Amino acid sequence: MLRKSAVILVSILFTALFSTMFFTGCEGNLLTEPAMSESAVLESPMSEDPGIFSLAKGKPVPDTCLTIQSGELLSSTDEVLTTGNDRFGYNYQAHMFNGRYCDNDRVIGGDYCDVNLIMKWNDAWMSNQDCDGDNLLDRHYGYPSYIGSGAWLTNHQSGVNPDGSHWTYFVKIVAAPADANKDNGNWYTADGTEIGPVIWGQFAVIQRVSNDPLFGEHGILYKSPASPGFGFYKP
Ligand SMILES: [Ca+2]
Ligand SMILES: [Ca+2]
Repeated sequence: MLRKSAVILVSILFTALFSTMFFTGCEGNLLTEPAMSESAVLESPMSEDPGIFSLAKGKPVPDTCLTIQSGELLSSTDEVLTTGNDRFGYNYQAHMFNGRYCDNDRVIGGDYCDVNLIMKWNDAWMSNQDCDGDNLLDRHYGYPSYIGSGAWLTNHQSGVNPDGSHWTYFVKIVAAPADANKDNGNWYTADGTEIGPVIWGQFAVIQRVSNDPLFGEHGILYKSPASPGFGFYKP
């Protein structure tokens, strides 16, 4: 079961990639949490170009968000981001990672290189633009933290067991709603319905699915009583 707990760490690693992070130092593993941004206040960029005003018939069109195509966006490791898959397996433009587990930390190689990983996330988790001016892809843009942002992330993993059998594992994670309550390791809705186990403080696991002949796992391991669907957690 070590592998299954390690699976969860994938997206933890993922969260460490871009913005300033703080390490919680939990048992010496790679547990990090998304940093609480102090500068996530929405700006209201105004165009200097009067032509934009007339074209838009009133409101100026905000034009201050940098895209990956600009060549000005950076990873936390100071590499210029490009569209398409990078050598690690990230495609930030498409909000996904498709590669080896061990490469998701943007360092080639490491543990679990024999595990295939696909991660997907939405704009609130990590945008493919920088609208707050730090040259990093935005997280929970428009919200002071992930709480209530509607951010979500999925991990699909697969591999081959020592006995040759194939296994797959899937997990869905959402940011806790603004009115949710945390109690005894779980997030709960305002009316007291269980959302799911707390992960990284601001998030909840809402679904886990495993198919693994070696462990005798066939199907759903956990399904959020509140809802396993992302729509339920929209802002
Ligand atoms: Ca690595
Ligand atoms: Ca940014």
